[in-house]
Amino acid sequence: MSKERTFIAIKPDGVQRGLIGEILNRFERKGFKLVALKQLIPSKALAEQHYGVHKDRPFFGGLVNFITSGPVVAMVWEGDEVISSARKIIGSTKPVEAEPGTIRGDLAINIGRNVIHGSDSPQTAEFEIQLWFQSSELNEWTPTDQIWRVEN
Ligand code: IDP
Ligand code: MG
Repeated sequence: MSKERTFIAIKPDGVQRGLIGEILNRFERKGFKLVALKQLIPSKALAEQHYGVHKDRPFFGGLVNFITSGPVVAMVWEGDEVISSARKIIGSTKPVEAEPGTIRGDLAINIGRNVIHGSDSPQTAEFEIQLWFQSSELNEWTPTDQIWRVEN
C-alpha cells in the first residue's frame, strides 16, 4: 500500500447540476482524506495547461471553453492508492462505457459533459496538484477515526 494524493475536479456541468455534495460524498464515504478544496472559475491559461496533453486533439478548443465556462470545484484527496481508486470511483471517460455505480456511470450521458476529472497517474497527480494549488493550501491533518480505516 502506498499513501498518495490525487487531483479531483468537479467540472462546470457537475457544479451547475447541483452534484457537488453527491460527488464529495462518494470520496468521503470511501474513507479518503480531503486535504484541499476550493471553487474557482479557471483561467484559459490554467485550462490549457491542465489539458495540455490533449492540445492537438479536435475537441481541445471546446474542452477549454467548457472548463472555463463556470465554477469548478478543485480538490486534493489523500489515501492508499487513491489515484487508481479514484479513477475507478469516477468510471470510464465515455459515460456510455462507465459502469453503473461509478460517478460517470450514474450521473453522466455525454463524453464532453462527464462531470468530473481525476488524475490518471502519480506523475499527472503531482503536476495537477501544483498547477491548481499553492502548497500552503494543502492541509496536513489526521482524522480522529483514521485508525479505523487503515492499519497503522
Ligand atoms: P479522462 O477525463 O477520463 O482522463 P481524457 O482522455 O484525459 O479522459 O480526456 C479529458 C477530457 O476531455 C474528458 O474527460 C472529456 O471531458 C474530454 N474528451 C475526451 N475525449 C473527447 C471527445 O472525443 N470528445 C469530446 N470531449 C472529449
Ligand atoms: Mg485524463
